Amino acid sequence: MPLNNRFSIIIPTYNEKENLITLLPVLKNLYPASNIFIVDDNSQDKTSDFIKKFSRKNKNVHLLQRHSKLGRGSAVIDGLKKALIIGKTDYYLEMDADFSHVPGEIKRLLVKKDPHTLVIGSRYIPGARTVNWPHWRQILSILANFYIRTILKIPLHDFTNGFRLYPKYAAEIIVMTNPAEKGYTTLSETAYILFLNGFKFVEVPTTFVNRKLGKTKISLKEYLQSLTSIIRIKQNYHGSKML
Ligand SMILES: Nc1nc2c(ncn2[C@@H]2O[C@H](COP(=O)(O)OP(=O)(O)OP(=O)(O)O)[C@@H](O)[C@H]2O)c(=O)[nH]1
Ligand SMILES: [Mg+2]
Repeated sequence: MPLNNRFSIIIPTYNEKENLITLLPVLKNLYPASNIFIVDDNSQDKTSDFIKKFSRKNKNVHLLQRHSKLGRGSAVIDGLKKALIIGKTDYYLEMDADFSHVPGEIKRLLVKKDPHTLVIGSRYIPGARTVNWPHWRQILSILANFYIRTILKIPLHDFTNGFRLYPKYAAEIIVMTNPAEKGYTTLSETAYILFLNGFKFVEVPTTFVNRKLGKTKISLKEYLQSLTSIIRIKQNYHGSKML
């Protein structure tokens, strides 16, 4: 099936220069018509200097520089805001910078694109794989997803993988709603917002590869705090039918 590859890609970054040096050329090569928005939180490794240099020769690559580490989720929301204005595409993809999301598998999400559907790259449906991820992280992730599914009552297998394709209307609704969560739990909040707005969800199997370069940004403390955030999300929107 021919794909319309004009879509926007939003990548939150914090100290990911080593990964971006390879990721950006790969994405440009695979999806030459896409707009790429990197939202960097003043990384000490000077990620932003590299992006500025790269974007001089690649007009479809944009940098959104924030002054400090403000969280993965809010970086994506700020990226969506900018992409909606500058990118003006019908679809918006979010992904990590560390090659945990395989660039070639973006195509799997694109084939499911639909104006009323959130397409989610999932690690927990048949056909999906995780590579080199420590067992303890996999167990924590599976438990967290079970917990989120139970609280939010959305029949999804993977809430916490930031590999998603949003149709334009979904991106607009998320930006207008302005999620309260700023870190990794923004993914659960945006899923809930779209669920309450009547969007459909499709999960496609993807391969999650543990990062080879750079360090993780999530701490165990943040992980545990995110459990209470899910209850807060449920309470905040409780009873609101947004349709
Ligand atoms: N702009 C911005 N990006 C962030 C922030 N926290 C994490 N990121 C980015 O979000 C993506 C996911 O973060 P990771 O540290 O890879 O989190 P993870 O995938 O759960 O953990 P590992 O893959 O094990 O490192 C990466 O591209 C990070 O650079 C943040 O506060 N601000
Ligand atoms: Mg990662």
